Amino acid sequence: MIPFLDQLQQSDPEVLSLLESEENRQRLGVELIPSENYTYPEVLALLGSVFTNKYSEGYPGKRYYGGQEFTDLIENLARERACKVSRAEHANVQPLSGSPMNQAVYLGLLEPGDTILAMDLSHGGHLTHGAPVSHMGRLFRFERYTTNPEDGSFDFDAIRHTAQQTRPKLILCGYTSYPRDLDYAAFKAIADEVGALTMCDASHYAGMVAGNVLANPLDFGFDVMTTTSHKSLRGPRGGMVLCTKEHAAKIDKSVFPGLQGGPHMNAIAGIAFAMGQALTSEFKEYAAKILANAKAMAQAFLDKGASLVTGGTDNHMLVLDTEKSYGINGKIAEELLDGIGITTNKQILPDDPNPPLRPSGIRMGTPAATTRGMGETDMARLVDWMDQALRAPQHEGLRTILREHVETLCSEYPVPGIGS
Ligand code: DSN
Repeated sequence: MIPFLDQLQQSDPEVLSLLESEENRQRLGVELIPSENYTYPEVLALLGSVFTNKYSEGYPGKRYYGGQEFTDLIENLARERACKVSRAEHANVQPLSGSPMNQAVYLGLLEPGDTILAMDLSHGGHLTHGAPVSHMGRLFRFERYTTNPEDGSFDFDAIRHTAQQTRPKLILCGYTSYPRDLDYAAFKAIADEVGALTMCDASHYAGMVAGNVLANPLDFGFDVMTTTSHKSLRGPRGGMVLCTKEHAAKIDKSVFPGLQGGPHMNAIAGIAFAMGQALTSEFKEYAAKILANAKAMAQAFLDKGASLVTGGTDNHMLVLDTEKSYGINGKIAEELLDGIGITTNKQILPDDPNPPLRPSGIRMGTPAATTRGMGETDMARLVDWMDQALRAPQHEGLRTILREHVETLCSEYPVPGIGS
């Protein structure tokens, strides 16, 4: 238990009880949602530290409140380390999370009404990449490109054609549900041809970029890379905009005062710590293990005859077509797996005929299980249990047995910050 939380026993046992229930859920179950992870115990402590007490509107050396001796130092440390990790010229570590991070880029570098060319949502683009239901979808004109779901390839001739027709001010790549690496040189070449800026939302896989197991868009001359800090990077919940010097002033002004007020200095302290970890050789090994685990999990599903979107994975995630593989939709699959203590999330597939709350598949990823220390053999065991559960939706007794297997496995791999 985190220091001081035991005081809740007296002051608010109701809240304590809910916290303990969530701790147990995380301890006894396997987390396979690809965007989730277990942060470092040090980050948990920093999030609960006195940095949370401080208002720090502005940037280091130029704040609107006094008492910033140490907040300036911690924010500078976070920025410097974030630049080293990503090989960026400038880092803004203040976005409160992924949505304001992406909004800050659009609003800082573009004018309302401008066109952005981004990945179609059902092919893996994110809500903030212009979903009609998002405010950004109302403010900017989003055009779409798609992938070939058989192998994950992009038709760059078609993307070039769309870019020439629609003249985007920004070409955006990056994804929330796409299991392959990206050809940044090809996106950059098209952007240069039509005079567009380039942005990559690497939120899901920035840890893999930091660990040198996936390509870095900034190495290909991209203007901006955005990433949340809590997924494969294992930091606190937050966002970062990493960009060239040329865009630094506009990005900073867009984050504050454009979009946000006071940054969360406790999260920024956590980002400083997580970025320090991301620079270590252990982190590179961790990124390689995430990838090896994802490939092992994909292969185990393929060996069972299951259907994966693009046929496999080159990153931390796999997208399982549950309709084709098991004749059930993603909502039912998610619930069946919840029933055996394995957390996944239902996911729309490319050009999915079904709605997002009852889509045709689920998404899985290995960052959290890898953080616990699980390896390739464990991935094969998990797939075996998932396959059994998905093949027998009516068999509640089987789910009870499988849940016991999952709990036994979990007891071998304590969750950082919770223990076993
Ligand atoms: N919720 C995150 C994801 O799962 O991709 C990003 O919004």
